[in-house]
Amino acid sequence: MSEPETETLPFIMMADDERRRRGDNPPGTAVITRTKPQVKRPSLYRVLLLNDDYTPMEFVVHVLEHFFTKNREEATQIMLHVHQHGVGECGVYTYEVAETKVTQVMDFARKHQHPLQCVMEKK
Ligand code: TYC
Repeated sequence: MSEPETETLPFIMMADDERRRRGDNPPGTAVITRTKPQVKRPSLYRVLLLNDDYTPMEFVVHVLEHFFTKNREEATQIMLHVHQHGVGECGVYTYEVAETKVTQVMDFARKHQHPLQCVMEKK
């Protein structure tokens, strides 16, 4: 998922790093190692379902239950929201999870020959 990012260090630090790597620090000197943990919250992505005129409502409810772990009531509400407004949110995930959900839904819809569309957008 999200690896700690490699930060571009100032040139002087790069030089220190390189000298340390080669083990040729001047006598009596040490290279300090930064200990502050470099953490960043991952970007989040909404996974959306789009309305169409052909996918059966029951199929959409099943998709929401199976791939987005909604209960019957939540799934029905989301499906009806999409049906009435054209688009609706199924969940919010990190990039790779969102991408996997989109692929799973699109593959499942295609397998059942429904035109259901599922997309992701950055929050
Ligand atoms: N509009 C569809 C129908 O009337 C139902 C539907 C709901 C389709 C949500 C897609 O994402 C969707 N059968």
